[in-house]
Amino acid sequence: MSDDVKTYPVPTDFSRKANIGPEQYGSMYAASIADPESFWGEMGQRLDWMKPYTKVKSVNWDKANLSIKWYEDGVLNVTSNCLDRHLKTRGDKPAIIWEGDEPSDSKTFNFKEVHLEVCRLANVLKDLGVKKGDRVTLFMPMIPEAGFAMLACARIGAVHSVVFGGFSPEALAGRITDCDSTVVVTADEGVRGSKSIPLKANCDAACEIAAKAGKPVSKVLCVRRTDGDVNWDNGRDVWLHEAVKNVSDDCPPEPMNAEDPLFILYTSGSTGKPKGVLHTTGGYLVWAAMTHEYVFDLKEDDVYWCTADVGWVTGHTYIIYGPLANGATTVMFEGVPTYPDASRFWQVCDKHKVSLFYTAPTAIRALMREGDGPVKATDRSSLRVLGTVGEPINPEAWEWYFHVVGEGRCPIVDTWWQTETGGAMIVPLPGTTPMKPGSATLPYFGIEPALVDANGQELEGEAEGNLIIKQSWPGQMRTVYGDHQRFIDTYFSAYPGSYFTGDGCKRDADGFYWITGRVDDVINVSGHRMGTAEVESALVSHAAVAEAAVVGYPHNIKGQGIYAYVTCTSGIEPDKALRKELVKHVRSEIGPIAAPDLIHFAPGLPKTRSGKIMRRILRKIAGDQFDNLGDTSTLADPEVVDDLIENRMNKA
Ligand code: 6R9
Repeated sequence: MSDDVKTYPVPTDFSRKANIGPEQYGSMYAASIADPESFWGEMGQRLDWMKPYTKVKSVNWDKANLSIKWYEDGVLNVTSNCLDRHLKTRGDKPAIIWEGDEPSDSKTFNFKEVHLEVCRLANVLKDLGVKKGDRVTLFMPMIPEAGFAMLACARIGAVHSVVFGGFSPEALAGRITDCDSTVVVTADEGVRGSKSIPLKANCDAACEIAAKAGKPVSKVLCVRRTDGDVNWDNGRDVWLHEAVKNVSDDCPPEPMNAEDPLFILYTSGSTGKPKGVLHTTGGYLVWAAMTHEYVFDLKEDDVYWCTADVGWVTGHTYIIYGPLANGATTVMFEGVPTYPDASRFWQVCDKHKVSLFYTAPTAIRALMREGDGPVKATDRSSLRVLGTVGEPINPEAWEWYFHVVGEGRCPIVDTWWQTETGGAMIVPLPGTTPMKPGSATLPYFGIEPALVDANGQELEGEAEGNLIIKQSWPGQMRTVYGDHQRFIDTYFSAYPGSYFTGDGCKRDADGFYWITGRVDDVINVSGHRMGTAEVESALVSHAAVAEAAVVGYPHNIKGQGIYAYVTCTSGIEPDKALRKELVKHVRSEIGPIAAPDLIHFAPGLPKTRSGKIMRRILRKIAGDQFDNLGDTSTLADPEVVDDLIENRMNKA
C-alpha cells in the first residue's frame, strides 16, 4: 500500500476508557490463535448454560470429513440469554427502542416487556402448531414484532427464516418452499419513507405459488401495523392481536443443544438459487455477543443503533442477538435516512442519545451528497463509536463520516464479515487499532486470515489475492440448508483445509487488510448481495429476451450498480419501452433491489469458442475501461466487442 495512506491513531481519551486497551489486543489475539480451545472455552462463559459444555472445539475442515461443532455438549436457550437473565438487574432498562417511519412515532420496551411479548408470541406459535425444529418464515417490516417473532422462535426451538420485506412474492415463495416452512409471520403493510409496502398481499401471492409447488402454507400470522385493507383467508390467516388474547404469559425456554439450528438466512451466491445459510445456537451467540461488546466498546449505559433491516444478517446479529445477549439497549428504525429530510439519522441519534451508531457506506454516501448542513443542524454529542458494514467504504466517505458526523472524536469501526461468518471478522477495535480510511484493518480474536493466489499458494507480507480463513471460529455457518454438498463445494473446495470467502483482498506493509470486493459472480448493490445468475435468470424468463449477462459496475451511491447485457429473441426490436418493461419484470421476479440500473441491448455477447460468455470483458466495458481488455484472442467473434464498446451505456 502506498505511503500516502493516512493513518489515524486511536484518540487517547478513548483508549484510556476502552474495554480492550492498546496492549491487550496483541496478547489476546496471539492466545486466541495459539490455543483456541482455552480461549473459546473461557469466552463461552459469557453465556448462561442450562447444561455446561465440556467440549469446546470439534472441527475438521477437510472436505471429505467436514464437521464443525462448538460447545457440542452444552445446552442453552438463546432467549434465556437475551432476556431472562437480565430481568433481575436490568428489567426496567430499555431493551428495544423502536423509532417509526414518522418522527412522532416511537416506543420503548424494557427487558421485562420484551420478555413478556416474546413469551406470548411464542405461545401463539405453539397454538398454531409450531414445534421445535420447525421452520418459520418471517416476512416483516421493521417493527418490534419482527424482533419478538425471531426471539419467540428461539424460545421454542423453532428455526426462523427472515425474508427481507422488499422481496417479491416469487422470491418469498422460493424461500418458503426451500425450507418447507408451513407457518409465515407477516404484517398487513410496512411503511418506509411515507410509502406503504403491501406485505400481506405479497405474502398471499407467495402462498399461492407455494401451494402450486405442492408446499402449502398452513398458517399466516399477521401483525396489524397500518390497519390497511387486506384479503383474509379464514382457515389460514390469524391476527396476532387476537391470537395473543388466548395465550398465557408464561413460556418456559426450550433447552437447546449448542449445535441445534437457530436460524436460516437466504443469501445470494455466484450460481443457482439463493443459499439457506444455517447458523446454530451456542457458537453463534457467543460470537454475536462477544463481537458486539468488543467491536463497539459496549458500556452499560450505551444506546446502540444499527440501521440495518432484520432481513439481513447484520440485523440478526447486531440489532437483535448480540445487543440483547449483552443486555444492551438496541434501537430499531422503521424508516429511511432521508425521510422526512436528510437530517433524520442524526435527529434520531439526538432524540434517543445514541452513543454507538452502525450503518452502511451506501447510506453515508447518499447523505454526504446532501452536504454538511443536515448533519451540522444536529447535536450528535452523544455519539462515541461509528461503524460501517456491507461493502468497502471509499476513503472520501470515511473521511466525511469521521470528520463531519463524528467531529473527529469517534473511532470508526469498518467491519468486514459475511452472512456466512455470523459476525465481524476483520475489524478495528475502537480502543486499540489505528485506523486507515478504507481498510477493515486487523483480524478479530480467533480469526486467521490469509491471502492466496489462483493456484492456492499462500502469499506472505505485502500482497494481494483471494481471502481465505485458516481456522474455524464459533460463529461460522454450519451448512447450506438442505444441501450440505453445496456448502462443501462453495467454501471448502477451492483451497483445501481453509474457508474461502469469495472476496479479494490486499494486505499492506503494516499487515492491515483492505477488502477489494467479490471475486465471484456476486455483486454488491448498496451493501446487498445479488447473484448475477439470479438477475440473468429473471431476465431470460421474459419472452423478449434470448440471452442475458449481468455484471456490476462502479456506482457513486450504491457502490456497484447492475449492468445487464440483453440479446433479444429474433424479431423483437428493442426500444425504450422494452427496457422499462424488463426492469419492471426483474422487480416483480426478485424485488426492487435487483432492478438493473442499465440495460444494454446487444446483438451478440463475447464468447469463447466453447460458448462461454467472457464476463471479464463485459465487466470492463460496463466499467468504461475498455482500452485494457486483456487477452481477447480466444474470442469466437471479436467484432462483437467493438460493437459493445461503441454502444456502452456507462460513457464517462
Ligand atoms: C455483513 C454483510 C458479505 C459481503 C462480503 C464483502 C462485503 C461486507 C464489508 C465488505 C468490505 C466491509 N462486505 N462488509 N467489504 N468492507 N466492511 O454484509 O454480509 O450481506 O453476506 O455480504 O459484503 O464482499 O463478502 P453479506
